[in-house]
Formats: sequence, structure tokens, C-alpha cells
Amino acid sequence: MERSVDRIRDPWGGRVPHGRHQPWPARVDTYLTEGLRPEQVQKWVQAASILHSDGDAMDIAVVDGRMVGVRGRATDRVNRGRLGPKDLFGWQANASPDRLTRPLVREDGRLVESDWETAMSRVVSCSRSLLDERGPGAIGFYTSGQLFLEEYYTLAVLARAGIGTNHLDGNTRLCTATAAEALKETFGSDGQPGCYDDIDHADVIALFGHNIAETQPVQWMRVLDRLEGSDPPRLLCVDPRPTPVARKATVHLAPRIGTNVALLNALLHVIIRTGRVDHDYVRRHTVGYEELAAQVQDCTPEWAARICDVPASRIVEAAELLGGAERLLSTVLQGVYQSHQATAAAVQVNNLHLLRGMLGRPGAGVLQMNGQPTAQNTRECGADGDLPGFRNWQNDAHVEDLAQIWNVEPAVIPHYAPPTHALQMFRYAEQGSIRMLWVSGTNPAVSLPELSRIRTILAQERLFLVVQDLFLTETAQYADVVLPAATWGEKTGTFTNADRTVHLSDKAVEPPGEARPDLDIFLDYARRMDFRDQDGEPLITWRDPVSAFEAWKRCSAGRPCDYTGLTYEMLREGTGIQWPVGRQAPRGTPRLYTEGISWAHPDMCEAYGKDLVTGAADGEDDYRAHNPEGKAMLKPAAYTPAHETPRETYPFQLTTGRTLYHFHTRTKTGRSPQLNAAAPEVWVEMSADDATRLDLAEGDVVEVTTPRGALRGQLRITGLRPGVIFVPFHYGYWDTPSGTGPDASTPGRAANETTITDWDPASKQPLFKTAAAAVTRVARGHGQPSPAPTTTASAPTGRRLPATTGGPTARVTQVPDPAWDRQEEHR
Ligand SMILES: Nc1nc2c(c(=O)[nH]1)N[C@H]1C(S)=C(S)[C@@H](COP(=O)(O)OP(=O)(O)OC[C@H]3O[C@@H](n4cnc5c(=O)[nH]c(N)nc54)[C@H](O)[C@@H]3O)O[C@H]1N2
Ligand SMILES: Nc1nc2c(c(=O)[nH]1)N[C@H]1C(S)=C(S)[C@@H](COP(=O)(O)OP(=O)(O)OC[C@H]3O[C@@H](n4cnc5c(=O)[nH]c(N)nc54)[C@H](O)[C@@H]3O)O[C@H]1N2
Ligand SMILES: [Mo]
Repeated sequence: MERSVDRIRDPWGGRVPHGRHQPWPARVDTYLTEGLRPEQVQKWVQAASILHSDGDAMDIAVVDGRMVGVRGRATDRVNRGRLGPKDLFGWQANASPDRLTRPLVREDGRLVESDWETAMSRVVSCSRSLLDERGPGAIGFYTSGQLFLEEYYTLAVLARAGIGTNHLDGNTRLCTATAAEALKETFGSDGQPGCYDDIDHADVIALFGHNIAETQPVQWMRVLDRLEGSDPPRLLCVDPRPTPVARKATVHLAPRIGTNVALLNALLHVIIRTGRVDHDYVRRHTVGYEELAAQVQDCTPEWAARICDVPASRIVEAAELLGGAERLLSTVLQGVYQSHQATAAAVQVNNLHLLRGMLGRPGAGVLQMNGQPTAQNTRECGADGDLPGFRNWQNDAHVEDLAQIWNVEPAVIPHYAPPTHALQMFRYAEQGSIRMLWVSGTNPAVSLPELSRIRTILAQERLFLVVQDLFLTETAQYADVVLPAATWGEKTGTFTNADRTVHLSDKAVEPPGEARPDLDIFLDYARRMDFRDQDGEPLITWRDPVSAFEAWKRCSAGRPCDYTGLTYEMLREGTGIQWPVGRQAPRGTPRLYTEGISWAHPDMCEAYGKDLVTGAADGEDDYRAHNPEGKAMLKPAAYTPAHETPRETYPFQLTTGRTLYHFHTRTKTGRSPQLNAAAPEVWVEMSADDATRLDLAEGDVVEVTTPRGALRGQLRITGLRPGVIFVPFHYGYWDTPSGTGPDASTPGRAANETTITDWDPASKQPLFKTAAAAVTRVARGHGQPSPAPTTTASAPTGRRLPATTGGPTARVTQVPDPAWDRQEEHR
């Protein structure tokens, strides 16, 4: 293996072959700037990556109080020393010269620099007067999947018991709301059943709408290493784009967008018809088999082939792969979650695993993935539309339990209706019932659907907008008060990845200027608001990350996400630890549901379930009648067509998503030179067939139009499904000349100019993956290719184009496990 690789050109680095049922050998990736050598580093500070949901464990290199690089931690269970391109290069944004260093307040229509006293007094006085005049429902909080556990818990307590508002949600609504909902629907509670180690043991790995190679690149390295080891797994990839996963798949299905339920129903149909059901498992651990079998009875591969537009024989091949698997691992992400039947489809993947008894054993697991690094914590702490500790808002005993922990009257905690979901909060702001919106760690002016509408909502005079961020983002430009936050590397706290692994991330350097950790900002607000419990004592008694963590542990006790056995000290011992961690499991829990289903009992469950088609919530009585013993629930769903389908004026299906090199609205990756250079501008992907038909060529500037708006970008011709176009959603406006967004004369470049305000009925996750669009040429490209990377799903077909490379500043050292290395030399 080469010791030094360009990790822009070669994003996954070198292979260490990985045999089935063997521990994954380590490979330590290190990147240091300025030609530094490791011995020049003054200290290494422990952290984990905050640019995706894997939680890659790493150490931050520090010289003279500055970050100078990162190194993967070989001892950690998640990544065994490996880092992805964003892990390696993204941290440089912390030191960007345009970080916010002082609070800003709006004076005569303009944002001006201010001080913390002025800024916080404005926030507090607005909160007080709204509480007096309009009550708690006038205040909303829209937070993130990128803060720390201690911060979310504090926010949840101050919003739910301090203010008493039901309007608290995260951008996790756009991200993992469907993961949570699908787990609740099937298992009665949130909590990832599977585990990344399952990759080491599976013989079949199925990825549904999940481009793991680009979005969780380190776990893709694990898959790649297994593909080169003994007894490699076979892959099923369901994705309309030719992703790196599709290229390695034994079976690749590229269905028509928005048809996941039809495809999954056909797969279940074949599995039942060919006798692949583990009836003993189904009898012992599930309810609902008859209904599911009846639902899929007529869903033949031929039927699905017409809807999905893939060959029936290919569907049968896929079903044989799944049905014949000895240990099946499935993962599900945005190709499923951001569509109109999101929960219905995600639940069918759970059904597949229940039917086949593929749970709770090494290699047999389902990963209803998270996307953001700390989304799991937003959910478990109740900073999204759930109560803390996966408590059930419809269960009075759960609300009472929470009230006791907080020492407040149960009536103080809003539970008269489901917690408000993010898109509903924006609707309330539009209508004027929410008058103050506090946005922390998210950039809705780029990431929400139908941006022209979002800009109008944020710009309203009557809405008092607080934005807490690192930069003057597209969203912050609309704020009345901007609070400068410290971030990863500048503050201490814990967070939990997609397989329940909790990591501690320590402060390595001082934040710039007067920027403060989000925890300190929330605590300061709580103190100024003087929130009290029912004995007149301060509602929030903690002062720092450790004491906040201790408070959270009390709240998590006895719940599925039990943290009671964890301490910061344990998290400094070399590896992250998977919850639940308590008396029963002092070193954590690799897999849930190893001995049946544990949390679905009517007295325990987080939710009583919903109708997957209408989203109507079931009541306690329905739930008790259907599932008295608390088994897993097999929930059927009928396929329904996408809400917006191509027609004459909008003939294409438009889908949006990610590229390997950027994170979301690029506030971090756009400020990292290597990452930004790899994908500097938006582009539009189209199949060669469609391009030929429309006389379009690589590099042509095209306009993509939907009923909501338009964007422009250069065309990239790829092997994606004909009839589909793809646009990455990363490109907002902060680095454009106007910096604010499109005006009437210039169309924008943000994908969300075009997306639709619509959501899955059960999870309320918006539909970023399906819209109908038109494409027209604005200008010829004259041989200049589009700026899309060549190393990823956007790889060109036909013409050979210059490869995406990083050059000398992108070279990273990779050192394999010494034991493995010796063995290789021996051969
Ligand atoms: N590089 C990078 N990594 C990231 C992030 C990032 O911004 N950049 N963000 C993180 C976050 S928050 C998230 S949520 C995850 C998201 O991770 P992913 O879900 O893997 O990423 P996406 O690109 O949004 O969508 C995945 C795939 O869905 C496919 N798709 C579209 N429509 C359909 C459909 O109808 N059916 C099926 N089966 N597939 C479809 C698309 O072609 C796309 O390849 O990534 C995380 N990791
Ligand atoms: N069209 C389309 N739209 C999408 C998606 C899609 O696939 N297609 N995906 C959706 C998904 S899955 C997601 S997760 C969202 C992501 O959407 P956003 O959350 O809006 O995207 P980010 O750019 O991650 O915004 C995070 C903000 O928090 C700031 N920040 C970072 N760290 C900290 C911190 O420690 N403290 C504070 N206070 N601020 C911090 C960053 O500077 C940035 O402005 O986008 C969604 N929107
Ligand atoms: Mo996400």
C-alpha cells in the first residue's frame, strides 16, 4: 500500500483486504498542513467527525493554539483509524477569516456588530413580551443535527418546560425523521437495531437509496476491504444513479423515482412465494403477518416492473439475493426517506428483515440510517418532535415521569398535540402565529424546499429571527439578532452516530473572538429568562458539558437510550461506546433485539403508530388491541404514485442530493480549499440518451425549471436513469457576488429553488427527491466541461474528461495495521 495518497483523486485510500468474520484491520490516516511532521505536533486532542453520521474517531493536531491537522484513531470501533475526505480537510473552515466573532443586531434595517449583553437582552425582551401578549405558542425553535447532546438536552428543557412551547424541531426533520418514524412503526421505539460491525459478517448487503460511498465513505472502505478479502459479500443497490455502490453491486436496480414501495412489495412478494420466510421468527416476534401477506399477494415482479420500469427478471434476481442471504444487512437513506411514501417504504425494509428473521445476530441487521453527525441526539434528547428519552407524548405516565425529572407540573410540558414539525413551524411563521424563531446550527434559506417562499417568510417584519451560527449564512442575513457560535474543536461535548456509538469530542483550541459554545448561549438565555421549577428553584441546574451530561443521564435512565453507565472518562479510553449502557450492559450494546423485541410493549413504546397513508395517529386502545404483548409490527402499505409526475411542460423527474466532497450548504466544505476545488460550482446531471435527444452536450449551461422556480448550471452527462435529472443541493449564495440569493433577473443555483413544499404523511419529512422539471439550454459550453467531480456518481460517460485531483496539498499518509503489514511482507 502506498504511504501517501491524494485523497481527492482517491477518496477511499488504499485497501486492506478484510476476511469475513474477521475484525476489520486498522489503517491510520493522517493529514497535517504546512508540511508539518507528526513529531512537531504539540498536542493531539480527541474528537470525532461532525460532517456525516459515522462518527469517525479522530485526534485534532494542535500547534501554538491552532488546529494543524487530524489523524484517525486506530482503536475506535467505528473507523479503525480511517478518515474520509471531509474528515481530513473540512476542519480548516474553523479558522476561516470570515467566522462570526461578535454578535450582530439589526439597526435601521442593517446588521451591525454589537455585544453579548445587547444581543441577549433583545432576545430576552422579545421572548418576555411574546409570552405576556401571545403565550408560549408564539415562540419556536428550529435546531440542528450538528450540535452536541448536552446542547440539545438543554434546549429541549428550556423550550418544553421553560417556555412551554410545542414548537421545537430540528433540521433532522429533513434528514432522519423517517428513520425514527420507521423504527417507531415497526419496533415501537426509535433505536438503531443493527451495527456497523455487521458489515464484517454479512454475506449480502442491500442499500436502498443510499450512496454510502459518498456519504459515509469510511464504512464504504469497510465494504471495499471486504470485497477484496475472503468470502466477500454480494451487494444489492437500489438507486437511479450510477453511484460507486451501483458499480460494485451484484444486482443494481435503477427504478423510476418515487416507486420504492412498489419495488419493495414485489421483493416481499417473491420472498413469501418462494418460501423464504422464517415462520418461527415471525410467530414468536411479530404481529401483522396475514395483513402483510395479503397486501403483497398481487405485487408480482411483472406488476412492479411496469411501475418501476426495471426488468422483472432483475427484480427476481434481487429477491433471490435477499431471500438466499444467510446474514443480510440492509441500509436505507434519502432515496427512500425524502420521497412521498418515505415511511411506508422504510417500513417494508424492516418487514423484509422480520420475515427473514434477520435481526440481532452478527451480520443480520437493518440500519435505518442517520445522515447528520448528531441527529440521533436531537431525537433522543427531544429537540425534535419527540419527548426526551423516547417518551410517548400520548402516554400520561411518560409525561408524568418527565415532569418529575424536571420537577414541574405535567401540564407545563405541552402534550395536547404532537410536537410541531419543522415545515408546520414555517407555516405558522408564515401565517403569523409564530412571532419569534430561533434557528441554531442550520441554514434553512438554502436547505428547505421552495426557497422563494422561505425567503419571504424569513424576511417578514413581524417575525423576530434569531440565528446562531459560525458564519453570516444566507439565513443569518435575514436575522434580527445573530449569535456567533463556537463549534467542533472549540467546545466539548458528546454525540451519537448512526449505530448508537457515543463519542466524546474535546475542545482543542479557543473559539474566535467572542464566539461562544451553543451550550453556554442556551444556559445564558435560561438564566436571563429565570426559568424556575415548581419549588421556585432554577429549572436548569447545570453549568457545563459534564454536568449537562449527568442531567441527561438521569433523564435517559430506564429508557431505550440509556446512558446511565457512561462517563466522559470511559469515552476517553480509546473507542466510542454504543448505547444502551447501564447496569445490564456496562460496556454498551452492539445490537438491539438479540432476544426478541424489547420496547414495543404498550406501556413502554415511544409512539402508538400512524396510518402510513394518511399519517393519522393511532390511539392507545388501537395499539393495545393490535399489539398487546409488544412484538414487532409488520405494517403493509399499498403503492401510490408520486405527487408530482412528469408531464408535457415538465418532462423530467428531478432529484437532488449530495456529492462526496461537500457537506450540505458548504459553510464548512466550501471554505476548505481541497474540497471546494474538487466541486466548485453546481451542475446538472442528465443521461446520454436525453442529452442526445435534446441536442445538449457536456458543459452546456442549462436552466432547470419547476413550478416553484429555476436554477442554472453546467450539464454533466452520466449513466443515470433516462428521464431523470440530478442536481446537488449544496450551492447557496454566500460565496456569490450578491451573497443573498437570486433576484428577478438572475436565476439561482440552489436546488431548492425548484423543490416542492410537500412531505411524507407519517414522518413529515419533505420531498427533496421527486419533482417534475423542464430543462432548456441557456448557452453552449464550447468544450468547457461542467465542474462536476469525475470520481463519484457524477462520473462522465462517453467523453474522457480531466480527472478530479487534489494535488500536493491533498496528500494524506495512510499506515496500515502493523500486524497486517508484517503479514503482507511475509508473503
Ligand atoms: N459527502 C457528503 N456526505 C454526507 C452529507 C453531505 O452533505 N455530503 N450529508 C450527510 C447527511 S445529513 C445525510 S442525510 C446523508 C445522505 O446520504 P444519502 O442518502 O446517501 O445521499 P443522497 O445523495 O441525498 O441520496 C442518496 C441517493 O438516493 C438516490 N435516489 C433518488 N431518488 C430515489 C428513489 O426514488 N429511489 C431510490 N431507491 N433512490 C433514489 C439518489 O440517486 C442518491 O444517489 O449523507 C450524510 N453524509
Ligand atoms: N434539495 C435538497 N435539500 C435538502 C436535502 C437534499 O437531499 N436535497 N437534504 C436535507 C438534509 S438530509 C439535511 S440534513 C439538510 C441540511 O441542511 P442545513 O442544516 O441547513 O445545512 P448545513 O449547511 O449543515 O447547515 C448547518 C449550519 O450550522 C452551522 N454550524 C455548524 N456547526 C455549528 C455549531 O457548532 N453551532 C452552530 N450554532 N452552528 C453550527 C453551519 O455554519 C451551517 O450554517 O438539508 C436538507 N435539504
Ligand atoms: Mo441529513
